[in-house]
Amino acid sequence: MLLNNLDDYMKKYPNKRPDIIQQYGTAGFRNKADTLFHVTFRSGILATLRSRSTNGIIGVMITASHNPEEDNGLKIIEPDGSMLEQSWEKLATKIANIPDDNLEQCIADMVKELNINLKDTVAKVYLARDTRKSSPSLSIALMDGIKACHGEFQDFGLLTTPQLHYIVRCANSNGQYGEPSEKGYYEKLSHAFLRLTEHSKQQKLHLIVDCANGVGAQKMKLMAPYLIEKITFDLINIGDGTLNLGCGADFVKVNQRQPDSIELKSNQHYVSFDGDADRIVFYYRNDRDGKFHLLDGDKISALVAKFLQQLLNESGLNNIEMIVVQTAYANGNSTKYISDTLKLISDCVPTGVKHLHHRALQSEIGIYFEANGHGTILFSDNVQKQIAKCSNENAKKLLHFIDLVNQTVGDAISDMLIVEAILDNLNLTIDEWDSFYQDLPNKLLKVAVKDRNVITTTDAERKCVKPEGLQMAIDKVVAEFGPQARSFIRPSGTEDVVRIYAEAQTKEMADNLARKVGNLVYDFANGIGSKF
Ligand code: 16G
Ligand code: ZN
Repeated sequence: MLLNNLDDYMKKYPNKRPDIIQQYGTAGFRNKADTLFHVTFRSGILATLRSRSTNGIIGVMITASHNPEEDNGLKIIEPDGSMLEQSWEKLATKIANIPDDNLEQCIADMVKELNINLKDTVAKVYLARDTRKSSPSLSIALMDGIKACHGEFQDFGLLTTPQLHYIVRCANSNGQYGEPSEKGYYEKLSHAFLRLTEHSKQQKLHLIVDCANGVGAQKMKLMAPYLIEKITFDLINIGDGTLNLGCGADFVKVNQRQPDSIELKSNQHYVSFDGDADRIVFYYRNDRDGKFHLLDGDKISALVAKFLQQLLNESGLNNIEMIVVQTAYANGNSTKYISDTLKLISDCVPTGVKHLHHRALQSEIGIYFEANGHGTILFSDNVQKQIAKCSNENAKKLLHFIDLVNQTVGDAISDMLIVEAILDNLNLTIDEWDSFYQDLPNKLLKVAVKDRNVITTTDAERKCVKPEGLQMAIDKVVAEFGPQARSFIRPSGTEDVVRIYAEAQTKEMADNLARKVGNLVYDFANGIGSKF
């Protein structure tokens, strides 16, 4: 029998909302939690089949990241810790939407088409969840799906998304990447951080961490004791308020201000995680202007690139190829800093972590960050071997640095320690880091249109292809705002809107440019663009 007790399970997990199309998008399934039970049950089946087809352990994380508390979602993790293979994203969408009565046939067809061996393979799925109220009951639906498909599972309970990615990779590499447990994660990262900072002049470091009222709070409480000899933390938004509301990385980045509950003090580093702790931004109060200053994913990229370049040079390894991967949202001045000051190659890819990760993998060292604070650094096996062969102090530092990085996916805890270790090593204040370059003033807008899919783009989303004439109209408007102005539009992958980004020499110009481009989008998308 292909599936166990399917009739009983279908009674438990019927598709109550066939009118809602559930799409496995840029970051997995995401929707109102109460619409996701059948999707989660079916994803348990899918993950089990993926495990058989790869002959590896698959991960499933239950989370909706920076979205509101009443949402939830699923992210499926490949055996190497990366995000679900693209061809399987389509299968996930198909299984999620098939009518109840056709589910068994759909799965039987899939098994046949993909030639999945059900007899001689063992399927294993690791699952974990964030702190949302709906997450425990969705976990049960997921485990039922795995059981229905004769799979084995291990439930890790509460974890951050990157912790589950890490554990899945460790388990599939037979422990080579690390011990496949939460404790193993804390030990590896804290050991690397303490070794990397042991020779620095600064005494103790201190950080205020906004945990977005999410899972990061509980995990930081567990991590902190391992690091206490070098760094201490004040944890705020630890679950006393609503998840991602008025706090968290997305709030801080979008509103360009600190969380509602914080009053910024001088000489103090602040960070905000998102709800599942895979994104991070830094900020501080600059005493010269008394204002909030944000250090986003682009600034983190610039800092990492500068540090690695210096270490590689000092280790005599300057022939290693290193690239910085960004998206169109990267601030123009960050791209300029990377190419003109650091003289490094930068590349631009479409929005979504999987695109950045994929491009970074093609280089010997690939640094990737989205401006919104999601990113990591990838080192090829060859580079790691080359570094391990050098015996100088800088090469040893590089090895500790590599151990501090979660190479599976962006990780707020790991990225936080990376930044603090680099500042400590380079003896830089946060203000000095901030001064690497000055962000061009920018503005993000969203426009609701009848159908966002009428907008199509090319050139890593920097040029609009359809509706015809819209790009020409945008170019014309941009030209009115001087040589530093830039603007692009793209349909959102997670919301029913078109996003507009604009940057220009002054804040007022950026705001005006965004507004004008927004009007163009509205008119063209609603079919009245020809008047321009
Ligand atoms: C998802 C992506 C994030 C991207 C965002 C864009 C992952 C894990 N997350 O959250 O990288 O920046 O979508 O959202 O890939 P948008 O398409 O609505 O602008
Ligand atoms: Zn997230």
